[in-house]
Order: sequence, then structure tokens, then C-alpha cells
Amino acid sequence: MVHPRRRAVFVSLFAIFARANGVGTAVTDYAPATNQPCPLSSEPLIRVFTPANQSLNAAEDAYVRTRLANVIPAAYTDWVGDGSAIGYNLSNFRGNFSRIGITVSGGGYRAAQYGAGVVAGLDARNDSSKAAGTGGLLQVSSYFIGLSGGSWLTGSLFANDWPTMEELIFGNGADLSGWLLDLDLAIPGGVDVFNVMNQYFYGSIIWSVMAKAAAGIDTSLTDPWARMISYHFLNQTDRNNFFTNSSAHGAGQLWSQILLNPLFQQHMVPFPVIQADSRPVGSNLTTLLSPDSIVYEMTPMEFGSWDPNLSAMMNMTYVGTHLNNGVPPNETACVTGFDQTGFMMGTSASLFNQILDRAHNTLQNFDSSDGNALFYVLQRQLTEVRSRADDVANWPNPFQGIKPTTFEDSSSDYLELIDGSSNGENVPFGQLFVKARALDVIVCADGSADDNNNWPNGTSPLASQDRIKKLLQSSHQQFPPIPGNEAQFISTGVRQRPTFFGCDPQQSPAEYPLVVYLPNSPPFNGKDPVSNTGTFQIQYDLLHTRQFIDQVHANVLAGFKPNTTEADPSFGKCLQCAALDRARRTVNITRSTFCQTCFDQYCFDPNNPPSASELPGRRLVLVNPSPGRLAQLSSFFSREKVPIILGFIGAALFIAGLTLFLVWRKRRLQRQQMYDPYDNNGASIASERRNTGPGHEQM
Ligand SMILES: *[C@@H]1O[C@H](CO)[C@@H](O)[C@H](O)[C@H]1NC(C)=O
Ligand SMILES: *[C@@H]1O[C@H](CO)[C@@H](O)[C@H](O)[C@H]1NC(C)=O
Ligand SMILES: *[C@@H]1O[C@H](CO)[C@@H](O)[C@H](O)[C@H]1NC(C)=O
Ligand SMILES: *[C@@H]1O[C@H](CO)[C@@H](O)[C@H](O)[C@H]1NC(C)=O
Ligand SMILES: *[C@@H]1O[C@H](CO)[C@@H](O)[C@H](O)[C@H]1NC(C)=O
Ligand SMILES: *[C@@H]1O[C@H](CO)[C@@H](O)[C@H](O)[C@H]1NC(C)=O
Ligand SMILES: *[C@@H]1O[C@H](CO)[C@@H](O)[C@H](O)[C@H]1NC(C)=O
Ligand SMILES: *[C@@H]1O[C@H](CO)[C@@H](O)[C@H](O)[C@H]1NC(C)=O
Ligand SMILES: *[C@@H]1O[C@H](CO)[C@@H](O)[C@H](O)[C@H]1NC(C)=O
Ligand SMILES: *[C@@H]1O[C@H](CO)[C@@H](O)[C@H](O)[C@H]1NC(C)=O
Ligand SMILES: *[C@@H]1O[C@H](CO)[C@@H](O)[C@H](O)[C@H]1NC(C)=O
Ligand SMILES: CC(=O)N[C@H]1CO[C@H](CO)[C@@H](O)[C@@H]1O
Repeated sequence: MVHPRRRAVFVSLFAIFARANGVGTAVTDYAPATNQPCPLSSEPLIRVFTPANQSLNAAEDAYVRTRLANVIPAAYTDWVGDGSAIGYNLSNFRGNFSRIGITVSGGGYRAAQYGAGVVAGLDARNDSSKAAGTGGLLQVSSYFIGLSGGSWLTGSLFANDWPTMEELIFGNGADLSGWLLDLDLAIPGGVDVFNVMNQYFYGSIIWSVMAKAAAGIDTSLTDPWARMISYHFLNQTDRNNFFTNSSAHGAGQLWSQILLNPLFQQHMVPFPVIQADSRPVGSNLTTLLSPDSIVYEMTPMEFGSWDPNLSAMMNMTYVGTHLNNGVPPNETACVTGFDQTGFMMGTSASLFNQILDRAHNTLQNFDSSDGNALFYVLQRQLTEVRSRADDVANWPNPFQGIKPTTFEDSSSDYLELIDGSSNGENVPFGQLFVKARALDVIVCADGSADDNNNWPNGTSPLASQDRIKKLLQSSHQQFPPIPGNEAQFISTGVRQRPTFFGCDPQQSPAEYPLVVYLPNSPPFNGKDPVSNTGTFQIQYDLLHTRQFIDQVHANVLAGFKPNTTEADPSFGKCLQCAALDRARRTVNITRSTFCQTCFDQYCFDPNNPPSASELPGRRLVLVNPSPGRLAQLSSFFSREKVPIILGFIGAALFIAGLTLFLVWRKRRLQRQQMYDPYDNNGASIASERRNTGPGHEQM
């Protein structure tokens, strides 16, 4: 809670600001509204079910069905024409088309960029993707889900009403300013936490968080983190207003309001989902979760879990409301505006419980200046507001009293949500295997950093297969056959090229969906890779991002040609075969010869596994696109770092010094004239910071 006197000052500051700038432009729009009227009791805020009577939210069901019936058939015609090029007659499908979901893994900025490169490669609006035959799959998809870094892409895409990757990442010269990844996520003003620009930035961020706390809702490190993410992935922030309070910087943009976006209203986009994990309340866990910890999802309609132990959903508009047995304390005790899109992305990427080192007051794995900056923001926040658990996302529990015998947090008034990869599942497969969603095809962009060169090695699909087998038999579809362990993922080569899993199910309807696995992998043509960066690298110069997206895009279009470093000109059509294969089965059309040839190459057959030796000449080691400037600036950079590192010799010393510094800085700032945000070398220095090594935590 905010101290009452502080709160008064704060509220009046807010009033002045709101008057000056008008509603909807303040960073304080991050605050939820409390004491709001609740819906009538005839419209319950939660629904509770069991795996046996599991059902979709009626509005989600209607959305997906309408899109399949009215939008997707034309998108198929645009993509595969009459079907003759792949040996089918599309009209023989009589409008029966597969339900396809796209899933994007975690892995911070790497995963967001990897996912974006994949999306560009599957997007019919991209000329070269369209020409290659891969572009079009995006337009026939029904679901789009991300976790952690993948949720940043998801949130960004949907909050901005589905622009092309080109516009979203690099800006369009109008309403979109691009992701601005060259401005470091934690220290956008340069490595010196205390420089004027960083101080303006942290001031705005903490102002948002205090506004939320003033509404009586406990915050944590996830909240400033969520605000930082919003500067990049939501609109309203550009290079000119980055260090000002003249924009809300995405505050007030709500996940439930995605439903109002024009393209969503026209059913032109797939249905979005973000995934997060939970730490059993009171466990204080700082390690990898056991698989039985509840996995949650956030759609623009609902928040909840399909796990058999919970099987309950809450209306997204009212999340933040604490319910007991589904009932609010009184009829005006509802909360709205908690579902900030930034907070959804921040929750899904909240890995702090695994890396906050309380003994040394640091955040492990981040580059030390990023870690110090985040720790500094947390300390400043904790002097202002109360926190329950400062290393997790605190969500008022809408499911208190529900399923007391199976739901582990049934007696808790808050939920502790954490990074969606915390149980080892870095690709959010689970939500797409939910039986009620009845997906036929799942396209997976796996940008995990598992091995020492930050390439995936199958850890995540293996973890999902295991969780489904052990815990989700009653609620989820089965997982298709994949290599038995990580070593086999490596030896078969399926982690270094597109692979289709589960091409030939035994049952009808199929016991598992067909999984199109698109792992982040070395360039097919033997060039040096730029996409296997560390999870904790939270700054990319524009050149690197450009090359990253282009390289991934090129890989998606290429498929692979065994024993060569050439592209497979048929891969686009093979992807068309994969998209249509379950529908073909449903309407009883024989698989075409063309598609069978594709499947012989791309499908994983556990009885006749392929070999990594078919993928010659792949280069595994990252080559940073701008190493020259890195070397040049590194000595300057290490000088800059020293004062900050010194501050961490002891936490007490650091906080004391900080307070003095802030007082001094504040006085100095009051004297300071306007500044030019680009007349400094902080950002460019920060841009040359080394990549962090691989860590198993993903975000
Ligand atoms: C599902 O079944 C449970 C228990 O069998 C029941 O309490 C609940 O009302 C049912 N829900 C729906 C949506 O039918
Ligand atoms: C496809 O099937 C439709 C109806 O079954 C038929 O009218 C059409 O001629 C067929 N197209 C081709 C190219 O065979
Ligand atoms: C920013 O996004 C919000 C929410 O989607 C939207 O209402 C607004 O029009 C967008 N603004 C710009 C400038 O694109
Ligand atoms: C924005 O407002 C907050 C709170 O008053 C302040 O700490 C921060 O420095 C301000 N930022 C700018 C750029 O004025
Ligand atoms: C978790 O931390 C809280 C607060 O520090 C403490 O009261 C509780 O006993 C801890 N729980 C466990 C299981 O260690
Ligand atoms: C959430 O509740 C409001 C008020 O009852 C209702 O209008 C809205 O349709 C609900 N949303 C969903 C997705 O069920
Ligand atoms: C309703 O409940 C809220 C939250 O517990 C509380 O703040 C408010 O005072 C209550 N209102 C009434 C009229 O009891
Ligand atoms: C695969 O990656 C995981 C980290 O996710 C690592 O622990 C494991 O040793 C790797 N397996 C192999 C066979 O390299
Ligand atoms: C297609 O995507 C690639 C990779 O992002 C990009 O270089 C190219 O400019 C895009 N083409 C169009 C027309 O957007
Ligand atoms: C690739 O080379 C291996 C070893 O030389 C050979 O066994 C295999 O048949 C080749 N694959 C294709 C598709 O040519
Ligand atoms: C599917 O078609 C084959 C021949 O094309 C036929 O033998 C079989 O009975 C059909 N199956 C169903 C379920 O209609
Ligand atoms: C097997 C199947 O689902 N067939 C359906 C395909 O679409 C036609 C026309 O909409 C339906 O009549 C079939 O039942």
C-alpha cells in the first residue's frame, strides 16, 4: 500500500497531469479501476467445469467458427489456388478446413524476433513468402499463442491490429514506430542508471506502478518490467517521446479490448492466447517448477486454466477482482483495467523468482548493468509501495474456494504467476492441445536456447509431451510421436530443419494434431547465423534485427534439400499439404502423390528416423553482425560499468549511496534545461554490450 501522505501527493499530481494532458494519455492509466459495479449475479464472472464437460467460452467458439466458415475458405483459395499444384481439387474439400494454431516460444528478444521472422515467412502479405508458397499459412490459422518473449510478439501483433512484421518491427512512418530494440529494455538511456534519461524513464515507470499500488493492488518487479516491455511492443512510444511523460506509453491498453479492434471484429485474425505458469502460493520456489503446478492462459475473453485440477475460467474484463466461490465481496467490489496488455506480456515473462539472488542483491543471468538497473528499480519501488511477493506477478485470485480438493491455490487470496516456461515447457503447446479447441495442425516456432550455441534441442516439446502424458490425458489431445530424448533430437537433425510430427495417426478423428516444427536453426545455405543470441540480450542494434528477421524468413521459405545447402523449391507446397492433410482425412480424399513425396521428406517416422548428416555445412556459432564497433567501444564501456558494480559491494551501502545520489540528482535535475535525447552516446554504447551466455531460463 502507498503511504497515506504519499498517496495524497501522488493523487493530486495525477489530477494535475490528467487535466493537462487529457484522459488516456498518462502513464498512470496503468492503474486498474476499483470499486466498480459487478455484473448481475445472473452473469457469473467465472465458469467452472471438468475435463469431461470442458467447453470453450461461447464467444471464442463463435469467433473461431465464424472465421473458419467465412474467412478461411477464401484465404485457402488465395494460398493454394484450386489445389491442383499439390494434387488436389480444393472444391472436393467442400469447405472442410483444418483448425490450425501457431505457437511461439519464449526466449526474450531472441524469441520475439525469431517468431516474427517465422510469421513474416508464413504471411501472404509478404511478396517473397507468397511467391515461395509458405506465405498464406498465417491467413488460414485459427489460433496464435505466445509465451514470454513469444507473448511480446503476440501482444504487439494483436494490440496493433495485425500489421505486417515489416511495419511492426521497423515502423511505418506513421502510427507505428517499430520495436526500438536498439534502446535497451532496462537501461534505454545508456549504461549509467543515474543519467538524466534513465532517471526520467524510471520515474515514469515507477509512477505507473505507484498508481496501480494506490488502487490497493499489490505490485512486484513484474510491474515495472511490464511497463518497460510496453515501451517497445505497444504503440504510443517513439524516439522523440521515449524519455517523456507526454505519452501513456501503452498504459491503459487492455487485453480485453483487443476484441474491439477492426480486423478482429471482421474475424480477419486468429484468436490470441498468452500463457503463464504459477508458483504454488507460499512455496517461495526459485527453481524449475514441477509439472503439476497450474498453467494459466490469458485470452482477450478469459483468464484461467484447462488443467484438470482447476478447469475454471474468469471473465477477462474483470480480472483483478478477488472472488470467493465465484462471488465478489459486494456488488461494487469489481476491478477493471487490471488486464493491461503490458502486464499480460510481463506476467508471461516474469522469470524473476528464478534469478533474483537475495543473498547478493542481484538479478542473475542478465548482463550486470541490466540486472543492476532492474534491481535498482525494484528497490526504489519497494520504498514506495507494499509487495506481497516481489519476484512474481501478483494476481488477485478469482478462484479462491474453487475445487478445494485438487486446486493447489484454492485457499489463497492471490495467485503467484510466473514465466510461462518455468515448468520446462518453453513452447506453449498445452493450450493448443486442449480438447475443446479441437486443433488439427499446430505450427511451432521454437526459439529456445537449449544448447551452448543457443539452439533448441527438443527440451520443450519433450517436456510438453511428458506433461500431457502424465497429467492431461483427460483434458488434452495426445502429443504426436517425436524423438525419444534430446540426444535423438540432435542426432536425427529434426532440430535443424522443418519437421512434421504425427503425419499418420491411427484413429479417426486423429488422436493427436499434426505438428509442424520450425526450430530456430542455422541458415540452410551455410551462412553464419545471427539468430542464436542469448536470452538475456535485451538490446539489438537495427542492423542486427534486420539481418535476424531476414535470415529467419529465408530459412522458413527454404525448407531443406537433403545432403545440400540448397533451398527446397517445393517446401511452400509441402506446407500446404501439411495444412490440408487432416481435412483431407476428414473428407476421405486420398493423400496426393505430390503430398506423399513431401511427407516422405518432412515427416518424422520413429521407425525410420532421419539423420543430422543430411544437413551438411551448417554453421552453429553466432557471428555478431557488428563486431567492429563492439571492440572499439568495449574499453569505454568497462570504464562506465565500474561505478555501478562498485555499488553492489554491499546492498546496504548501495541503497544508502543511492538515496544520497537521488537527492543530489533531483536537485541537479531541477536546474537542468531541456535535453536532446539523442545528443548522447549512452544508447550507442549500450548497443555494443556483449551477448550473455546461454541460460536455461527462458523469457
Ligand atoms: C460440469 O460438471 C460439473 C461436475 O460434474 C458441474 O458442477 C458443472 O456445472 C458442469 N459444468 C458445465 C459447464 O456443464
Ligand atoms: C473440381 O471439382 C469440381 C466439383 O467436384 C469440378 O466441377 C471441377 O471441374 C474440378 N476441377 C478440376 C480442375 O478438376
Ligand atoms: C494504439 O493502440 C490502441 C489500442 O489498440 C489503439 O486504440 C490506438 O488507435 C493505437 N494508436 C495508434 C497511434 O496507432
Ligand atoms: C514523469 O513523471 C514522474 C513522476 O512525476 C517523474 O519521476 C519523471 O521524472 C517524469 N519524467 C519526465 C521525463 O519528466
Ligand atoms: C515463504 O516465505 C514466507 C515469507 O517470507 C514465509 O512466511 C514462509 O514460511 C515461506 N514458506 C516456505 C515454504 O518456506
Ligand atoms: C464479461 O462480462 C461482461 C458483463 O457481464 C459481459 O458483457 C461480457 O460478455 C463477458 N465477457 C465474456 C468474454 O464472457
Ligand atoms: C465492497 O468491497 C470492497 C472491496 O472489499 C470495499 O472496498 C468496499 O468498501 C465495499 N463496498 C461496500 C458498499 O461495502
Ligand atoms: C539439451 O538442452 C538442455 C537445456 O535445455 C540441456 O540441459 C541438455 O543437456 C541438452 N541435451 C543434450 C543432449 O545436449
Ligand atoms: C518480406 O519479409 C522479409 C523478411 O522480413 C523482408 O526483408 C521483406 O522486405 C518483406 N517483404 C515485404 C514486401 O514486406
Ligand atoms: C544423403 O547422403 C547419405 C549418405 O551419403 C545417403 O545415405 C542418403 O541416401 C542421402 N539422402 C538423399 C535424400 O539423397
Ligand atoms: C473413403 O474412401 C475409400 C475409397 O476412396 C472407401 O473405400 C472408404 O470406404 C471411404 N471411407 C469412408 C469412411 O467413407
Ligand atoms: C466430413 C465432413 O465434415 N464433411 C462436411 C464437409 O462440408 C460439407 C458442406 O459444408 C458438409 O455437408 C459435410 O458434412
